[in-house]
Amino acid sequence: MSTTPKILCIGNPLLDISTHVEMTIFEKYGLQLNNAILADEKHLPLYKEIIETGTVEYIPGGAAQNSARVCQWMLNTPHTVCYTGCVGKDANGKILADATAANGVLVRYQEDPVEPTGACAVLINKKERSLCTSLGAANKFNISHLQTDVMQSIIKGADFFYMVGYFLTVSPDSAMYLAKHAAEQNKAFIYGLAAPFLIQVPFFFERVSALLPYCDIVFSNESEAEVLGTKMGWGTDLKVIAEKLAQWEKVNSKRSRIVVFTQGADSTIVYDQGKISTYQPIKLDSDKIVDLNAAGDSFSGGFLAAYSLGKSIEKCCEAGHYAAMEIIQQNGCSFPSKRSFD
Ligand code: 26A
Repeated sequence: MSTTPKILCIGNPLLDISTHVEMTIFEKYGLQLNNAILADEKHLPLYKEIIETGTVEYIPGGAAQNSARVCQWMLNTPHTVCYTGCVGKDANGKILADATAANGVLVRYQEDPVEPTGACAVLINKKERSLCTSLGAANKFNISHLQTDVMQSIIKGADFFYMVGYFLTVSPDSAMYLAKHAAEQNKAFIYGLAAPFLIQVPFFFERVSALLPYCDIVFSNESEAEVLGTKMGWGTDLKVIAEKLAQWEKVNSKRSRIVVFTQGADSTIVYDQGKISTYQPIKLDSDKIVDLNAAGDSFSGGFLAAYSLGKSIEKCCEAGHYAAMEIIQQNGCSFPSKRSFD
């Protein structure tokens, strides 16, 4: 086993409560397809309501945790990836820890004695989904965990840091701490834009804006990229947005920013070293698709695995497309028994 993980991922460990529902439930709770939100008061009965249908499945989730698991699955040496975030002292926290450790990830959760482990309602209608998250203990993560001896040694040993925008709702100071460490040590800080609300709500966008100058690689899907483009006044042409974002303010000038926009089954757009390239995902018959929920997280995890091995950007995209192709054929973020990618 690798004793010092090369890659540290940080995020909100969530248990996904996944079920197929009719559109009426979206209307009842004001939820939109292809969106992810934080639950507020009016969403609280939703969890009970879907659990009572008896049709739900419990699957380990949390965007960065999904990517961490996929990244580790793509690599051969266990404990190359470490994941941290905060869970409750409860059965769901144990389910998450066991599932993540079973993939070979080194799990270093903070534990909150009071709040329950976070949950995400994954409501699926004809392969499209809406996510509604009750953060619970995940919201209790704080920077003191990063200051423990165990985490300090992992931070010092890691060369790659991965975070998704969602974590900025929880502990922006932890995010900035890792980002600054990466810049000071010329390590890679890799970031996923995540949901539109982080860009649309000024309170959160302030945090995103503070972090972006530290990001060496930015992942996003097409709709988040468009929301960012509109917000920044860059328009809605994805290639233009990718270029503008790559050239946006940057703290560590030793690394030029790479921007990667996925577009579902359409080609992935990459801006790197002054030019745009596009890479086509692997074609999959639609009847083979089981669940698109963690598609983007899987792409990021696969890309990250190849990037940590020093592969070309083309190869990193190939790895991302391969991982996404495998994982959308499974329920939630779970893995086929065999991996056929080197
Ligand atoms: C703070 N929020 C809203 C969230 C999330 C989240 N992960 C972290 N923070 N809302 C949904 N997810 C996760 O996204 C994955 C799909 O990309 C879900 O748990 C799901 O596994």
